[in-house]
Amino acid sequence: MAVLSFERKYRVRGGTLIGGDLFDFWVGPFYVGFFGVVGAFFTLLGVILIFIGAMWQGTYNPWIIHIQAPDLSYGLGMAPLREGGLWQIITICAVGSFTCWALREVEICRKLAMGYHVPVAFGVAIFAFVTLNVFRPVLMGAWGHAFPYGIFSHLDWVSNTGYAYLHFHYNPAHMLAVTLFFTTTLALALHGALILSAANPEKGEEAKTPDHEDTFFRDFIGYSIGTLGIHRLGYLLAINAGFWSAVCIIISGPLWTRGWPEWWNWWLELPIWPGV
Ligand code: UQ2
Repeated sequence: MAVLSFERKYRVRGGTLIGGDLFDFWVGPFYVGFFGVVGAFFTLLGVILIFIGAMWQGTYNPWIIHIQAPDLSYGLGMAPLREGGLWQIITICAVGSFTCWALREVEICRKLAMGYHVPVAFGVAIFAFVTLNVFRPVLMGAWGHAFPYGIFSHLDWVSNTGYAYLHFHYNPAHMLAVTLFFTTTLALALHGALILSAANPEKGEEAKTPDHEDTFFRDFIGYSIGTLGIHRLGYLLAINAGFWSAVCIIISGPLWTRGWPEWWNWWLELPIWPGV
């Protein structure tokens, strides 16, 4: 179907979650919707507040802009604007804006009668963010446990948090998450390479079929996961990378307060070793 006749068929009313027909329109190529309007508000306010924080800090250098979270002494209360209060409002804007973006995806899915795979995947990324900057600080009793909004300053936070548990790479959920991130890149590299090798022929050559793709991997390793299967695998690997990242940080502090290397002592404490 040509793009124009496709749009005539699918650019129709309906599928909204909230607001009925009120915001059910497009601006140029972009669908708006209730969540487009509210999301734009959160984004605009959040960005303006970051600029105000930069102004107070005295720099507009994007590398060193730093919006600090409140001091631990403020606990879970509100802090003065210049002492973390700005960070608190920006966090509300961020979560509001991310959530609106996901729900706008949902409305577009509903219009097109598609599955919700894209908003679900984005939802896992939002879940990881909220785990870091809302769930974990709440469980630990202070907003000061959240990371600051700044390019270098959030890197410092990651390093400091890692060293607070001596060696974060010994965190078993961190190990799982890292393995899932690497496996995701392996799967996408295999898939991208396979598609390009078949569907992007030399001049004068014909594009090859999915049978060629299957046969390559059957010849190579005796197994092809299939054209739909590779996308299911990629999706599962990617959302699990995000999910286990959230797990690895939520257990650091709320569940385990000592160094992560020490966690592995359970192995030495198994009752299977010959007594001394
Ligand atoms: C495949 C297939 C594709 C693919 C890829 C494979 C025709 C176009 C990449 C091969 C993938 C396999 C065997 C799974 C590898 C497992 C891990 C954990 C990386 O068979 O079907 O479709 O793109």
